[in-house]
Amino acid sequence: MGKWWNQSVFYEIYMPSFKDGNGDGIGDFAGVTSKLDYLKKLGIDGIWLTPFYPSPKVDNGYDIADYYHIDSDYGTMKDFELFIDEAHQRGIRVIADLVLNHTSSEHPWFLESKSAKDHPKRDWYIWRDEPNNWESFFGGSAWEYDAATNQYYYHAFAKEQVDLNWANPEVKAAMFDVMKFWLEKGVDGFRLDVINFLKVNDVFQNNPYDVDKKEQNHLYDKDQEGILTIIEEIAAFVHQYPDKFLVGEVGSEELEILKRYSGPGLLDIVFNFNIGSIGEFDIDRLFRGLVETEQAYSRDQIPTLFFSSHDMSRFISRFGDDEERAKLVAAFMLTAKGVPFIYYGDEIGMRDWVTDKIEKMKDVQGLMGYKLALHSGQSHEQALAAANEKSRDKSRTPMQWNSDMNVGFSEGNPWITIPEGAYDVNVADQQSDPDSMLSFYKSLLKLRKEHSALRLGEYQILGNEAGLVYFVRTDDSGKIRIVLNFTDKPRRLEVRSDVKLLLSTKRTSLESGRMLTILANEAMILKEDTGI
Ligand code: TEU
Ligand code: CA
Repeated sequence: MGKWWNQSVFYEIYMPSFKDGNGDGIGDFAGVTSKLDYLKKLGIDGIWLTPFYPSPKVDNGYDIADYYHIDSDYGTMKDFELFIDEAHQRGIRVIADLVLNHTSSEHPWFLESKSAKDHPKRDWYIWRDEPNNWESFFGGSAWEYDAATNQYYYHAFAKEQVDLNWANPEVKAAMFDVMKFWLEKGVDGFRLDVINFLKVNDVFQNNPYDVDKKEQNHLYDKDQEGILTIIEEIAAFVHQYPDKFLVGEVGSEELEILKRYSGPGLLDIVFNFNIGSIGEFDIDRLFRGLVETEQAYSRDQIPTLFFSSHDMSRFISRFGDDEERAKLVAAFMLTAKGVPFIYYGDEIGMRDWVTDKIEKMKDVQGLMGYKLALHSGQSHEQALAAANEKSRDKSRTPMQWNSDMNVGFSEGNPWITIPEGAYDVNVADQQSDPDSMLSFYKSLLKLRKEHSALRLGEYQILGNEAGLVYFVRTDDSGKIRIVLNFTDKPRRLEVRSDVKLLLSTKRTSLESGRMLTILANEAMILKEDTGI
């Protein structure tokens, strides 16, 4: 297995929020480049950058208006090239987020398409005389009326994010050109946004209503027959370039759907929302997710491991705001089989932000939630609560570098609020504290580098007994046993006598003998040297 990506740990950077290099309050390439040494020392292998292309930023760049340039908020093409170069010099790979499903409503393609019914680009988007019942994932109808041409266009997300018609071969060709351009610029691959949305039902069948969930069941606007053929073509195109990598966002928590999309000839991996988007902390569900994925996947399918992203609440906040537990989850994520994705700031234990004023809210999904709640007759307070529930601003606040002005993120006025309490959780403080979250992540990442078994080893999922999770990774270099005590009680554990302690969240050495005590909320990584 000579692939680089299945041995890598990725780090997701939300472009506007990582580091502002020029004092305008918005993160940028100069900022990210200045923090490459930090990332190198942290020990990650690859960076996923959220979209950096010119965009009106209705959805912070997931509404691309030009696929061939750099948004001026983020810098210039020179800044981008320098960043790629500096990352590569440090042995860090870079993948670019690419939105193939939709463009900004300000993209020239759409402006042409909407200009006239008989325009040659009319069919690049999805136009209909009448809407069906499909709802946008941000709320409200997925169809927007265009008075000039008296038709409706389809948008799975905001009305400013217009779905392309991938059934049109010209669209496909245009997007292959885009991919070629960035691959030749030196990106190491792509994170493909909502890649299972590229095909919608041919006859625009109405979606059924899910009575239990009290919302529409999106049966006909994603995961449609024929989608895999498109994905095969994309994969074949990208894989012509040696060593390029594709991770797909398949927006589903259903393993049966997720597993269709990755493997030979398809995407290299997809995000395992079946594990990653567990809402509240539930170790049984988490463990079950791991076991089920292992069973469902074929040998050459590899899962991803993540618990936070720019679309989700940070896991430390979701899982009860407990640092010991967050360390256990980190140990789980970085030692189980799969490709881990760390979300910026999780390595220091950054918390979610909830706003007390709607004026401070930035996220289109949150703002839409507010609008719809008011329309349905809710009070301002209720609507604000609904908006906070939907809003993804939670996890998009500036990276907390130190306790100086604006947490060291910017010398200007940050584009989004810095939460109360942010100053107390920062990189500078944690760098000098061996027991900090940051130090623990560094130790875990170092361990992964030192022990191939943790990256590529065979996997034996031993069990989950009332909150004590354990599994083993084995290769010719040895056997590594991971034991995670997710309970508040110490537990007894039998081990081999030659066992060595590689890492623990609570101690630096082991007691002698074959019976060990694992402390409450302790993570232990043990090595057995002989006799495999
Ligand atoms: O996300 C797609 C997606 O499934 C999410 O929008 C999800 O439905 C929602 O966030 C749940 O809270 C991708 C991007 O990751 C997201 O940031 C974009 O807004 C979206 O696509 C549209 O491009
Ligand atoms: Ca800036």
